[in-house]
Amino acid sequence: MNFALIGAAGYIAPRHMQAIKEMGHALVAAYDINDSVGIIDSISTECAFFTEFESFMEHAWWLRRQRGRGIDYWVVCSPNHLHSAHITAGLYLGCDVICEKPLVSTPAQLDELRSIEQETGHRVYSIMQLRHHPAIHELRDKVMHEQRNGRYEVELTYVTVRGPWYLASWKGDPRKSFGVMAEIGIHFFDMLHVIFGGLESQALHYHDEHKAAGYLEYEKARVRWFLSIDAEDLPERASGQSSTFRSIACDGEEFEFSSGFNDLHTVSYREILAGRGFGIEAVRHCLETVHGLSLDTPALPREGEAHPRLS
Ligand code: AKG
Repeated sequence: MNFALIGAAGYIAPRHMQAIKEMGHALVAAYDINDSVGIIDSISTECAFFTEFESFMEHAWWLRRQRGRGIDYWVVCSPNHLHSAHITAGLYLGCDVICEKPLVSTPAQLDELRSIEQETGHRVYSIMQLRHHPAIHELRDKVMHEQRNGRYEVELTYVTVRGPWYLASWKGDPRKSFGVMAEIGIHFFDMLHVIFGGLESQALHYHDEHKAAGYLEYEKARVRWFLSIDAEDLPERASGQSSTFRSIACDGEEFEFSSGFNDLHTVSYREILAGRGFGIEAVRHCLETVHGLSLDTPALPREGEAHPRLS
């Protein structure tokens, strides 16, 4: 099948290129405003490339008119605030769309995309690779099969270090990335919902450009959470070996998923192409959680609700 990719010079594009290659498909067109895209040769030396969106679209329409050469999948890895515009362009072009997280920033935009899906007959899928992580499957299965009274006590610590480039890029601009909770936290808000059910209450205790923390109460769990991209927040046992520490302690039993995270794009692609991708309704819950938290003003934690890193 033919793939086109928006955001070819970005941080995450190489994982999409690798997934397309490993699945045996062709990258036929790519676009980025930045021209540092030599990485494209790792997948194809014949892929058309554009630095202007209009020229890229013209080429995509032209491909569509060539019998058998149209684009099947439209991949969106652009800055988050452009996702909905780029997804819309792909759907109207007659493609199914694979988009990086967060799919969009508001529930209203999700409704808009659902209407466009209905109108065009094409689908959009979000990359939520943490759902494919074996440690998360293990915890999900444990919670699913265990009979218990009362909620699990959960402590979630999610540190994934990013250097100064992060804040200098669009990711550091909350108007473009929607902040660290949307850009990085979205993964674990999604995971918590998949494992522990519906969200019943939320509190935000801290939020700045590097980190956030709070308390969430799900049907099956009370969750104290802490998120950071600051190296200072790496625990002793992680520093030196790794720039990530992703851990969820459930009633004191720890499930660590610091490693293995970066290899899950190909799994995500395999699932999407097999008809098991995560569409609009699958990501609605986590987008609503992030949207709700982004409207909150941080407040002091109540008794028993603070993550230990906050004290
Ligand atoms: C990103 O940087 O876009 C991610 O989704 C990475 C999240 C992580 O490192 O845990």
